[in-house]
Amino acid sequence: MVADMKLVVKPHIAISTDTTIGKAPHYFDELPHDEELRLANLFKVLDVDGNGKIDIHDLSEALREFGLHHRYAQSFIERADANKSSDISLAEFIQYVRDHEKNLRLGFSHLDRNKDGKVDLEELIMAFKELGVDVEVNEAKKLLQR
Ligand SMILES: [Ca+2]
Ligand SMILES: [Ca+2]
Repeated sequence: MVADMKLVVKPHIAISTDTTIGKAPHYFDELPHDEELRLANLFKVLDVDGNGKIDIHDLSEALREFGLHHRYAQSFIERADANKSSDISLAEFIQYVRDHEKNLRLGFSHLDRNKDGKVDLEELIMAFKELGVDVEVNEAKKLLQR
Protein backbone atom coordinates (compact mmCIF):
# COMPACT_ATOMS: atom_id res chain seq x y z
CA MET A 1 0.00 0.00 0.00
CA VAL A 2 1.43 3.34 -1.04
CA ALA A 3 -0.38 5.16 1.74
CA ASP A 4 1.28 3.05 4.43
CA MET A 5 4.72 3.54 2.94
CA LYS A 6 4.26 7.29 2.83
CA LEU A 7 3.23 7.38 6.45
CA VAL A 8 6.50 5.72 7.41
CA VAL A 9 8.57 8.03 5.22
CA LYS A 10 6.76 11.14 6.37
CA PRO A 11 8.92 13.09 8.81
CA HIS A 12 7.37 13.94 12.14
CA ILE A 13 8.33 17.57 12.00
CA ALA A 14 5.89 20.33 12.77
CA ILE A 15 6.08 22.58 9.71
CA SER A 16 3.66 25.16 11.03
CA THR A 17 0.53 25.14 13.14
CA ASP A 18 -1.87 24.88 10.23
CA THR A 19 -0.11 21.94 8.58
CA THR A 20 0.46 19.76 11.66
CA ILE A 21 -1.97 17.00 10.88
CA GLY A 22 -1.17 14.71 13.81
CA LYS A 23 -2.33 17.28 16.33
CA ALA A 24 -4.87 18.95 14.11
CA PRO A 25 -6.02 22.29 15.44
CA HIS A 26 -9.72 22.42 16.09
CA TYR A 27 -11.02 24.26 13.04
CA PHE A 28 -14.73 24.09 13.58
CA ASP A 29 -16.34 24.45 16.96
CA GLU A 30 -19.47 22.65 15.85
CA LEU A 31 -17.44 19.66 14.69
CA PRO A 32 -16.85 16.81 17.18
CA HIS A 33 -13.16 16.21 17.68
CA ASP A 34 -13.24 12.57 16.49
CA GLU A 35 -15.05 13.66 13.33
CA GLU A 36 -12.34 16.24 12.69
CA LEU A 37 -9.75 13.54 13.32
CA ARG A 38 -11.45 11.25 10.79
CA LEU A 39 -11.29 13.98 8.13
CA ALA A 40 -7.71 14.82 9.08
CA ASN A 41 -6.74 11.18 8.59
CA LEU A 42 -8.46 11.10 5.21
CA PHE A 43 -6.61 14.29 4.31
CA LYS A 44 -3.33 12.62 5.29
CA VAL A 45 -4.05 9.69 2.95
CA LEU A 46 -4.77 12.06 0.07
CA ASP A 47 -1.74 14.26 0.78
CA VAL A 48 0.55 11.70 -0.81
CA ASP A 49 3.81 13.66 -0.45
CA GLY A 50 2.93 14.65 3.11
CA ASN A 51 3.57 18.40 2.79
CA GLY A 52 0.26 19.40 4.39
CA LYS A 53 -1.49 20.43 1.17
CA ILE A 54 -3.35 18.32 -1.37
CA ASP A 55 -2.31 19.38 -4.85
CA ILE A 56 -3.07 17.94 -8.28
CA HIS A 57 -0.11 15.55 -8.10
CA ASP A 58 -1.10 14.18 -4.69
CA LEU A 59 -4.68 13.67 -5.72
CA SER A 60 -3.88 12.13 -9.09
CA GLU A 61 -1.66 9.58 -7.38
CA ALA A 62 -4.20 8.89 -4.62
CA LEU A 63 -6.99 8.37 -7.14
CA ARG A 64 -4.80 6.03 -9.14
CA GLU A 65 -4.21 4.06 -5.95
CA PHE A 66 -7.99 3.78 -5.54
CA GLY A 67 -8.28 2.63 -9.16
CA LEU A 68 -9.93 5.86 -10.32
CA HIS A 69 -8.98 7.93 -13.34
CA HIS A 70 -6.91 11.02 -12.50
CA ARG A 71 -9.29 13.26 -14.45
CA TYR A 72 -11.36 13.49 -11.26
CA ALA A 73 -8.50 15.17 -9.43
CA GLN A 74 -8.72 18.50 -11.27
CA SER A 75 -12.44 18.99 -10.75
CA PHE A 76 -12.23 18.11 -7.06
CA ILE A 77 -9.40 20.58 -6.45
CA GLU A 78 -11.17 23.34 -8.36
CA ARG A 79 -14.29 22.87 -6.24
CA ALA A 80 -12.61 22.55 -2.86
CA ASP A 81 -9.89 25.18 -3.33
CA ALA A 82 -11.67 28.08 -1.66
CA ASN A 83 -8.77 30.57 -1.78
CA LYS A 84 -7.64 29.58 -5.32
CA SER A 85 -4.12 28.63 -4.27
CA SER A 86 -4.24 25.56 -6.57
CA ASP A 87 -4.00 23.25 -3.59
CA ILE A 88 -6.25 22.21 -0.73
CA SER A 89 -5.36 22.91 2.88
CA LEU A 90 -6.76 20.83 5.71
CA ALA A 91 -9.16 23.64 6.60
CA GLU A 92 -10.43 23.86 3.02
CA PHE A 93 -10.75 20.08 2.86
CA ILE A 94 -12.75 19.83 6.08
CA GLN A 95 -14.98 22.71 5.07
CA TYR A 96 -15.67 21.23 1.65
CA VAL A 97 -16.36 17.69 2.84
CA ARG A 98 -18.56 18.95 5.68
CA ASP A 99 -20.60 21.11 3.32
CA HIS A 100 -21.15 18.17 1.04
CA GLU A 101 -21.72 15.55 3.72
CA LYS A 102 -24.85 17.39 4.77
CA ASN A 103 -26.23 16.68 1.31
CA LEU A 104 -24.84 13.16 1.44
CA ARG A 105 -26.65 12.28 4.66
CA LEU A 106 -29.95 13.39 3.18
CA GLY A 107 -29.24 11.19 0.19
CA PHE A 108 -28.18 8.23 2.28
CA SER A 109 -31.20 8.23 4.57
CA HIS A 110 -33.39 8.29 1.50
CA LEU A 111 -31.54 5.47 -0.24
CA ASP A 112 -30.72 3.23 2.70
CA ARG A 113 -34.28 1.99 3.14
CA ASN A 114 -33.47 -1.08 5.21
CA LYS A 115 -31.22 1.00 7.49
CA ASP A 116 -28.44 -1.56 7.49
CA GLY A 117 -25.91 1.24 7.28
CA LYS A 118 -24.04 -0.44 4.45
CA VAL A 119 -22.89 1.49 1.41
CA ASP A 120 -24.10 -0.11 -1.76
CA LEU A 121 -22.99 0.65 -5.29
CA GLU A 122 -25.71 3.20 -5.90
CA GLU A 123 -24.94 5.06 -2.69
CA LEU A 124 -21.24 5.09 -3.41
CA ILE A 125 -21.71 6.58 -6.88
CA MET A 126 -24.01 9.20 -5.43
CA ALA A 127 -21.52 10.00 -2.68
CA PHE A 128 -18.83 10.72 -5.22
CA LYS A 129 -21.20 12.76 -7.34
CA GLU A 130 -21.93 14.93 -4.32
CA LEU A 131 -18.20 15.49 -4.01
CA GLY A 132 -18.07 16.58 -7.63
CA VAL A 133 -16.64 13.30 -8.86
CA ASP A 134 -18.57 11.56 -11.59
CA VAL A 135 -17.63 7.94 -10.98
CA GLU A 136 -18.59 5.32 -13.52
CA VAL A 137 -20.31 2.13 -12.42
CA ASN A 138 -17.37 -0.17 -13.11
CA GLU A 139 -15.05 2.13 -11.16
CA ALA A 140 -17.39 2.21 -8.18
CA LYS A 141 -17.52 -1.59 -8.26
CA LYS A 142 -13.73 -1.67 -8.00
CA LEU A 143 -13.89 0.57 -4.94
CA LEU A 144 -16.37 -1.71 -3.21
CA GLN A 145 -14.18 -4.74 -3.86
CA ARG A 146 -11.24 -3.23 -1.99
CA1 LIG B 1 0.98 17.41 -0.82
CA1 LIG C 1 -6.32 26.49 -1.26
